[in-house]
Amino acid sequence: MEILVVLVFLALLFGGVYWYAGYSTRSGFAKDENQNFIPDAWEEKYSWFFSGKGIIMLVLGIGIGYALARVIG
Ligand SMILES: [Ca+2]
Repeated sequence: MEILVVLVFLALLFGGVYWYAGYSTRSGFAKDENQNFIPDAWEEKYSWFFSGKGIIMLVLGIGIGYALARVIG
């Protein structure tokens, strides 16, 4: 059960960060000179977090699926 809560929390947290990156750059209050919808201030340190978005969310999704199946079953 705990792992499910942790995974759901992480998915929401990461989803929120991805959403915020897009929102803040689109609305113009985060600097985004290369226009890839990632705030330039984050890009140096956390580029892996954004380039790995698909994989990260996929792994979280699979993890949640397995954890959910164990809780239900
Ligand atoms: Ca950028």
